Amino acid sequence: MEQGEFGGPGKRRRRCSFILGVLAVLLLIVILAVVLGLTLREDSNDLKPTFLNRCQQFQVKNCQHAWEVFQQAYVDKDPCNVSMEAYDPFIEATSFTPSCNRMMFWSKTKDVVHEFTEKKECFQTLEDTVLGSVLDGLTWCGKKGSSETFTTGCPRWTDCINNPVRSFWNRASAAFANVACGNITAMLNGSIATPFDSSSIFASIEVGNLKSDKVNNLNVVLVTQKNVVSNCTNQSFENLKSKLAEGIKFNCKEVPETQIQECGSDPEKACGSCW
Ligand code: DVN
Repeated sequence: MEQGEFGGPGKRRRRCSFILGVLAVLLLIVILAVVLGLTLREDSNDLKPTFLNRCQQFQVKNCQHAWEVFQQAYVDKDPCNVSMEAYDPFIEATSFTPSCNRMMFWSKTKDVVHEFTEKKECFQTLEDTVLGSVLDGLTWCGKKGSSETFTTGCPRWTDCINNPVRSFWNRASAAFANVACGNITAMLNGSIATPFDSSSIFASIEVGNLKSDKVNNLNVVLVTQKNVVSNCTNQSFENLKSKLAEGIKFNCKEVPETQIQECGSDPEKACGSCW
């Protein structure tokens, strides 16, 4: 074999470097593909463990079944075309016992309400039931042609009305109001000009679903801060009263937020004495 037939040592070194370079680039591409795949997979898979873990805190016979029924509402669907009714089977699968005389509705007061209900076992909000708890604070969607549940890249609340999250809360809120019983409470925000906002879920879904054969009184607790913006004579409450089923009595009381927070933190204070 003549000298140089396969090039001198310099040429061999260059060929080796080239081959090593190609291998390094290929390895980098494989690593990137694996990381991307895992990331996407995580985005589409971290809802289920949270759902199941929360569901198991309640007396639900079969949380896995509840998850499967829940997914059917939005998986393999355009995320702007998921109606409230798509969740009907899930609502059936997660029925709960309403706490008559202890049910609390709210609007624009999420933090103060849940701070209060977490401290005192006096009231039951939708988020304290299995139906509201398993998905509280979460986001999810599907997409046409995929069997995955995604938790990123989903439509935001205002992007389209029939998105999976907004339709769920509308449907769950209707279910909660449908079974409301006895004297119910609604904590509304006295620091805004329209405490009964017609575009809110409380106004557009819940009030209209209250049944006069089950509910006696709707007691509004108007949470006020130093800068009282609205009181119980606010015009929007006329709209609320007009939406209430005949026979349900409307009451309203202005209560300082500090009073609610102090009472909530005082274990000696009985439930009914906070306002
Ligand atoms: O009675 C309660 C409870 O039963 C619930 O199911 O519905 C009632 C509260 O809904 P609401 O009357 O519409 O009251 P809010 O405060 O206007 O909205 C409630 C929640 O809907 C918000 O806290 C948002 O949820 P989040 O992001 O805090 O977990 C969500 N929401 C409403 N409008 C929104 C929005 N999220 C994003 N953009 C918006 N424009």
